[in-house]
Amino acid sequence: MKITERLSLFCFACLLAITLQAGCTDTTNTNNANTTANTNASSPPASPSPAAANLTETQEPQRIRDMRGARGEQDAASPALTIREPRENATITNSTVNVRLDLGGDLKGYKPMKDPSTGMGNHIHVILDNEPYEAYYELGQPFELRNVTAGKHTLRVFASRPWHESYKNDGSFQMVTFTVQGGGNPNQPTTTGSGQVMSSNRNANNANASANTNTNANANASPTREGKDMPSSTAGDVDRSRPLLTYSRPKGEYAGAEADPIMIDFWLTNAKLTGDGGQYRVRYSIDGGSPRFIDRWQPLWLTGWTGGKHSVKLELVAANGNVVDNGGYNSTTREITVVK
Ligand SMILES: [Cu+2]
Repeated sequence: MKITERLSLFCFACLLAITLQAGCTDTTNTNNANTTANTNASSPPASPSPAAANLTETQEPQRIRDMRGARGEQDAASPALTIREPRENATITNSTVNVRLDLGGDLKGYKPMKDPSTGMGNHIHVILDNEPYEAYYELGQPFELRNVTAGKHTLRVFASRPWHESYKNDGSFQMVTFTVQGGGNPNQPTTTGSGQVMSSNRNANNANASANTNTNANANASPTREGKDMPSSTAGDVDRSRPLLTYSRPKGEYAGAEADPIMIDFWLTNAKLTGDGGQYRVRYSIDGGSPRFIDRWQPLWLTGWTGGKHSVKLELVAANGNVVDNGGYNSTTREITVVK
């Protein structure tokens, strides 16, 4: 162990040195920018390309600290969710799957609700299969997963703060497996109750058919219900007794103050990280860059993002460095967009 630690430290030092050198080189180039630009005038300008190597870990930003402070004791709440619907192993003969949750536990004032003025608030992250999460604010109404395709699915939910950092206490996270018979049009994206498209289906090959189905779906949906049209997806073969990494953030588009730094956050089930006394590590890689590790289960803030699209890969790895197999869910890559 000691040797491994030393090696890790040594490697980290090497990386740091290389990064610093790269930084110096960049600066030198910048100083010669005029000359370089003129010389290369004929080549097309580089598109905003990801600069993963320049990302560094940083502290939680002050605006988040301020929000946390203003929340009072609810930040230390232990929300406990129960999935009322769908029930474990339920078979649902409808492409719209209602999600109903009960919220209990030591809430200390924690309550999911969207503030109309800011559009923010405590909410629940709802994940069908291994798709990006959806935010669920008003637990009094079911959240509709629309156009869910036939087959086996998993549903994961966990409590979140307004800035999307999850509550990591026991009971915050719940998961069920259910089966849809019949199901939605595999060519149509799954949508939420607000009609917001979660993600486009792959192989959408008939725009007219999709448009017609969308109209029907909207007509049938109560406008007050939250929900989403779901992409065509099925469950991984998840063993709930095995280690499971649930990807949560980052997701979607980041602009303004939210674009830097950006938080990486995830949920861990049956897995303790090395820094927390366990044997697992979370490995992440941005834009296919060299992997780095997260050894404590807490949000990680990264600064230095450039404008454009970036890929974020999160993996749960065992002591041997291999990704822990669990239905394919322990290695997830998402694309995000940074607007600068
Ligand atoms: Cu969120």
